[in-house]
Amino acid sequence: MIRKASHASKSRIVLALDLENPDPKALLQRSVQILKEVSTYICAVKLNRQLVLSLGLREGVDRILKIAHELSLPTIMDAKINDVGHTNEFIMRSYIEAGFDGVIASPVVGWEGGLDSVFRLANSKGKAVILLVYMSNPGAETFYSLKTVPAVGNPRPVFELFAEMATEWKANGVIVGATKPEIIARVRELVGHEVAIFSPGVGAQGGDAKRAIAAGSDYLIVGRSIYAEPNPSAAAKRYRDMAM
Ligand code: 3DU
Repeated sequence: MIRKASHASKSRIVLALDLENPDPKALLQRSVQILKEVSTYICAVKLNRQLVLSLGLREGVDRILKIAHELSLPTIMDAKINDVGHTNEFIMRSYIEAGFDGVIASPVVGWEGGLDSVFRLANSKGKAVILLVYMSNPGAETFYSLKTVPAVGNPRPVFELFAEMATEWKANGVIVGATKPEIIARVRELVGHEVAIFSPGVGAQGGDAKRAIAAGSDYLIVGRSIYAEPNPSAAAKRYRDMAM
């Protein structure tokens, strides 16, 4: 779905629409305004808990999803799902019912009694699951680069195991921070070309758009460097052009 949208818009930019405003009406209005302004320069929109917590899923976030779909943009919920199976299932079902096309989940919780329910639901409803493989913040290294000692073979960093889980579980995509081009390149080697690489952390977090794409990212997730700019549309176009 995102591949088709990306071909149509000739863009690899996923807008992270993370606006904050204590007034829900103003928040909804501004979110929709930005989405419409930048829509020709992006290939999808990702929502986070900023909007879900402030607007609610019904008569709030679902209105944004409807507009995104009218603009032919797939929608991703950055839920970072990471709980036990029945809770994950409820969370996943709620996001699907609200109209999301895909969710982000964390592989830390494992398959059985963890993400198995999420993948089962996603597969039965034609939705996408994107796994967190390496986050973009400086502290991410503490865990994602932690070396594991397998019974056979050499010690390996945790993120490599996550990349392999993404292939094994048939995830649609993985998240690898744009701040870590060398990790993007390694993950690309591990997942091949069936699994899309999404990279947040461009601009505001210091990641370089061109370097992330050159290292193997398929899509860049960009938030503040677009929506917090005086001219969001011009900023979106700039990132679109950088990531061609
Ligand atoms: O730094 P930005 O404003 O461009 O926002 C990045 C978005 O991507 C934001 O929604 C954040 O929650 C999400 N994200 C990361 O920044 C890093 C990750 O590893 C995963 C998601």
